[in-house]
Amino acid sequence: MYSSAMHLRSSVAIVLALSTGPAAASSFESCVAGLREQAVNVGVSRSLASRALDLAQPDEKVLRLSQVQPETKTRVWDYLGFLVDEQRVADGRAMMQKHERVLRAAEQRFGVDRHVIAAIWGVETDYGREMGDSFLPHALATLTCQGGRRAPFWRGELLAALRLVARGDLELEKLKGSWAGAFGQTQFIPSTYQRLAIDFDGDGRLDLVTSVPDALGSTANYLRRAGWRKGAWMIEVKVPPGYRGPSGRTKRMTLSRWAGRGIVRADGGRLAGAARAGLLLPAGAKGPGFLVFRNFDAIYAYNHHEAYALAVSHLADRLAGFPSFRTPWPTDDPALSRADRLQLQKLLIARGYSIGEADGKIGPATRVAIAEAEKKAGMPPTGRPGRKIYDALGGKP
Ligand SMILES: [Ca+2]
Repeated sequence: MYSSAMHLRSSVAIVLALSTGPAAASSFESCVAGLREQAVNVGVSRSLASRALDLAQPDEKVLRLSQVQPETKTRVWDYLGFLVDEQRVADGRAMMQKHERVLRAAEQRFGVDRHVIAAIWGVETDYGREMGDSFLPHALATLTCQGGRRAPFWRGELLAALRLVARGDLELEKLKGSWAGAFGQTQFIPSTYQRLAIDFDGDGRLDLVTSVPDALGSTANYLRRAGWRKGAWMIEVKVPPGYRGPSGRTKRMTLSRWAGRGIVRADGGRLAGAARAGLLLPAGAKGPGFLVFRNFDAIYAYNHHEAYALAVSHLADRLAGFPSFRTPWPTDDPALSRADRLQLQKLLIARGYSIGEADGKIGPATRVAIAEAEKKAGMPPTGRPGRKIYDALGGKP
């Protein structure tokens, strides 16, 4: 699944020189005209196809975002620090209260823990606040007509999106999401929507954009279909100093066997039993360790990154009232929360760096400014929004 959360992993865009000559334009237009015909062939009305695909030029923002290369890998603690901060925990608890009846009904019907359903919602769109603003038909037409190996995939997503509108589930204007076609409260791509969305509020329409019950019910359905069964998803553990034994999500052993290797629960409790789990050491043996169960894989199926599944799993635990990780990340420069990132940007602006408006989102301009501020403070220039530069600029704890 393509989620907004995934894009955090990339930092700096490589800006492409787009070919915008007359030849490129006419071939783009004929490609889009071809897509309109294909939409009509799968049952979309001609007027809907024309309204949806009325673009004469590629969506440049989508082209740019689709070419982003990860410059440096985001550190796992930065990724988690952003996605599981106190604000998202507090907001999640409030949203769980507000939608308690629906969450309990979804848990009852699909056997998926309601805290996990809420955590996916929180990580994907900040509980519906950040669903993305790319108009899907334009984004998907741009990606299709750009050509390349994935063009058939994008075309399939485009046609699936238009069919949702043709069926009366959504108005065309609601097809807004990420550049890669994920949209709605929990960021399904159109083909997943077609396959797994359910009408959980019973109004006869599949609306994962405005109906929170439809979105949460569909997410529970997704996890169930991805293999979720009632039970644990992740437990924090401690590995013995200098541990060099097996690790990896797919190298599963029973809890008893892990206990035999000297691994204990993070609170010191004993591990026992025949349940099977893999050991994740995302920052090596000196950082926190996690035993992850089959249910963790169901979360991983939603967005194929272990850090993503870790963030959702941990947010779910926090929403259920469990504390933060007991073992700290092995760094002397911890991550900033979203509130502190915003504060860091304000501090940079106050010192004359031009980074636009402070919005808490660390883009290329903010990274450049951080690197310069680090240099001035006699620190190695990393461009990373960490605690050290925050403190150096006089940020409040
Ligand atoms: Ca509905």
